[in-house]
Amino acid sequence: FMEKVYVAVDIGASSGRLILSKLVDHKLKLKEVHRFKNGFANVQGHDRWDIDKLIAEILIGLEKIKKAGYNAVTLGIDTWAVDYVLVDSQGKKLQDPVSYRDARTEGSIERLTTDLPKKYIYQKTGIQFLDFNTLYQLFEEDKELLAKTDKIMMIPDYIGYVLTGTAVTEVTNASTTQMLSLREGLFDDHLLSKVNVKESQFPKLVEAGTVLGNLKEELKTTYDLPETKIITVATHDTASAVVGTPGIGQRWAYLSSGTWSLIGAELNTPENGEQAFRENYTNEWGAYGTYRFLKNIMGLWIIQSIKRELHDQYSFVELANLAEQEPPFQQFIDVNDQRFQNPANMISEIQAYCQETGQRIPITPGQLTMAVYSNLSLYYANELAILDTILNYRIDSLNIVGGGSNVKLMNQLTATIADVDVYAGPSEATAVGNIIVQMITEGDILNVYLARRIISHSFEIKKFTPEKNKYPQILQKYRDFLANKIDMKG
Ligand code: LRH
Repeated sequence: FMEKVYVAVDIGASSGRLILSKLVDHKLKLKEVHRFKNGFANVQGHDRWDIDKLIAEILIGLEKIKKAGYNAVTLGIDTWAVDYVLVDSQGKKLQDPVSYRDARTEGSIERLTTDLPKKYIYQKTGIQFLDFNTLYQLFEEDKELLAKTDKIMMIPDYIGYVLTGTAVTEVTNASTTQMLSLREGLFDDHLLSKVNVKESQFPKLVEAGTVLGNLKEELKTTYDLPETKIITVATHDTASAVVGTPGIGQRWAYLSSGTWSLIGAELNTPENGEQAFRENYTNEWGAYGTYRFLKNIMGLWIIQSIKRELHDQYSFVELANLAEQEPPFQQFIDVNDQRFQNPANMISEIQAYCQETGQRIPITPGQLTMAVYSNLSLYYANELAILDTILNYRIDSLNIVGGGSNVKLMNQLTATIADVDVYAGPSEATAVGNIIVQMITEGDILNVYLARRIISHSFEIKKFTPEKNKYPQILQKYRDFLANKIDMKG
């Protein structure tokens, strides 16, 4: 009897990890075997990812797994969305990939949509307008490089290609390009031609849950690796996170809380009508034919940046503890303001924002963290109400997953302001979803419905219930602030 082991490679904007998993007595067991830092740096005029280093870290992690006595594993890869690698006809990358936070796409939406209306693009794709979508990145791409490009590979697809020699374009992540047609399920010719790329430049589209292949033999000459079968999972980290959500509640929504906060519902049919367009909701594709109807919120990126600017003097847990000692709601901040996407200095940006809007300026690490937590919670609550109106039903529970689900303070604030039950955990939902798709592909679990029951029983999920009348009118005041209806200077 050979014990089956699954490995999730989950790489976010700030860190990557390899997580080993087994199914023991109908419960998922997880073990982190390797963790490494990720981040972009300015190279040749652009903020870029060090993709070779990320791949080397995966191989180092696999060596550790072999050393631990596992000789054969299956493995899935998920990463952040929208970014891509340009590959030449020899199969070599032309340059390190540019990060979606690079300044090159500032104003690109306006430039591209002068003669191609937003409404048209939205009706075709159902994807939210974010200036870093692949569509706008390709629009700003170096034309000479594009001419030399044989294949455009999304980040996780490129990693899979380097590891196996086989290239595919997995659909959950491909949907974030804003170039897939909702109706046809294929790249849209018109949108492709707008940015001078051809359909043949993308490897063939595949669904989440297809076998990619085995590790290339030549990698084993440099590394001591186990037999590894790679499965193309839901390669967009957020799609994996949604699969890895327990789905507790009658009418539940999810909040995948990491570098970004992705809040929304899982739908079986897309929702790209007038109201969804106006509210800039997205219909990213989920695993197994679902749609991730959601909104991007700036998320823990703000906290990650503050932590870095404080020279990593405090851990995330320490920052949360300091925040606990401060009162919430001392100032209103539109956390989704573009100015927070990649400021030179996050702390000064927040302080300048409060100064300009005539509000109390957060100074200490605790005050800064509390200001961010308070306003993220307000933003979540506001979006849940918007979701209710678009979907035309009342969401009764919010499943918070990802690293941010460990922040009890935010879970409680969100439950109270939004007046919903919050279920927090698992914090490794992305890795869990990655592994679930592998297990379904291998026939170890039947479907996502059963997988979610397994998830509910495998991890401690904490419930937070709303406190009645704790912060009267706070959400309404925040809405008025966002709509510029209240002037804090007055
Ligand atoms: C989260 C995420 C998100 C995308 C962004 C680029 O890691 O994948 O879903 O919008 O990064």
